[in-house]
Amino acid sequence: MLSIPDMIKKKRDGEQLSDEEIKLFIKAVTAKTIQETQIGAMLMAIWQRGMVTAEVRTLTREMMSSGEVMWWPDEWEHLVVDKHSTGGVGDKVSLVLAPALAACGCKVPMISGRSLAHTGGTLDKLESIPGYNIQQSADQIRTILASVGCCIVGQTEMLVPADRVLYAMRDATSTVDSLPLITGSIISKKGAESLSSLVLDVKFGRAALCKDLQSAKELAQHLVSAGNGVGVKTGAVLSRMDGTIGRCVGNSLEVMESLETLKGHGPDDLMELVTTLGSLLLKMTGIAPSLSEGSKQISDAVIGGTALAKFEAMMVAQGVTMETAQSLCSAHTDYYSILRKSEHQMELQARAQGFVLDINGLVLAQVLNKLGAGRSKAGEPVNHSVGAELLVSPGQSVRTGESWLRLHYEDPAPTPEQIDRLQKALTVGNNDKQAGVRRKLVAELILPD
Ligand code: IUR
Repeated sequence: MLSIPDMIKKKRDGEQLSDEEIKLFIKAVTAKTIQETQIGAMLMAIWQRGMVTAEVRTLTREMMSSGEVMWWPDEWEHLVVDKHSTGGVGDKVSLVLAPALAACGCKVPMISGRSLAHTGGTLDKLESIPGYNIQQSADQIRTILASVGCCIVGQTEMLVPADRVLYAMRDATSTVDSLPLITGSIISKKGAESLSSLVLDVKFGRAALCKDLQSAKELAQHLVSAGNGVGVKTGAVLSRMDGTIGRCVGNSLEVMESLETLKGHGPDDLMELVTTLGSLLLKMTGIAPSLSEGSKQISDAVIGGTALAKFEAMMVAQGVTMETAQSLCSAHTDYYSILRKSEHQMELQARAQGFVLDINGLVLAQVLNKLGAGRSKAGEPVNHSVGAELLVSPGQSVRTGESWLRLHYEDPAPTPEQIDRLQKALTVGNNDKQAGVRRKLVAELILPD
């Protein structure tokens, strides 16, 4: 067996590590018997030299078994599913998809994250609901899944401890953007959830981690292969992320838009993503015989209100009072009687007239992040009330002076430079043909191996 320095040298020189060597490395990382400098050097060697499919599969499997692996009752064998997104702007898909899948008979132990860089985090969104507790033990998760069918929770301490160590070091050593390391990190956590099926929403575009379709496809193929390699049936959807998903960005505003969607009034792009991702999972579990039938089942659950009932039950199971949950889910609720409204709102007016050709989601997200909707480093609090509502959509016509964005802010207030950046995020033009063509949201599906 090689020593740790020999293993670092082997990877540094571009050779393939054996299963035993990867196992030894992950064991040493978990037991903290390896120096931080050695972890950093190995991460950089992996970043530079990459890993072949077999190495990535072993890395993922060893990371997955570095801690607790969840278990489920036998009768759920084919039903336990989850979704993972590589991060978007206004991406509230989980809030609609988890209860819709539960309404279709799935068990959904959704383990989500917090906002990262300019992208939002599902846990931050849910925490804008008073009383919602994202921390649930494995036993509590099993109880909620037995009674409700879905939960949306944070990662427990015991799940994939190797990833906690590696992720922190990746940040410190500029090795976050390595395909094998991203794959090991994401899929090990999904494998430790003991899922039967997983669907990945791999986004591409200016507001996504992957800037173009080709790099998103490469990441998706790595993720799908590693997922199937740890025994989770894994598929992926490649979806465009240039603007925003839906019309609201910001934590409480996105909860409101999700509830409106669960009441049957959702925007088309959000519904398209929810039904596409959901149909793939329903087909993988065998609950639906085809993608089109799966899509119909998900859409019926959302439009017919059974998904809304699941969301209400999930909120109560995770600590929200019955009164609050019922009020949020009632037909004509005043959301601001429960979710905090920002102290100030401001509308921005279009500077030209014509058709809305483009809204730059990255700029919107970056400015909102600075205003407190997101965080610049882990552990910082977020302001749940900060956000923005788009008052126009691409393809629509606008007049000069017409409001196109409502900004919700507190302290800090937006600076003139930030307002100018936001104004430049809107592109208006006279080409109605260009405006009428909505670029396809879902570019491709990758089915399990
Ligand atoms: N999310 C994860 O869980 N791991 C990663 O490496 C990235 C996002 I990038």
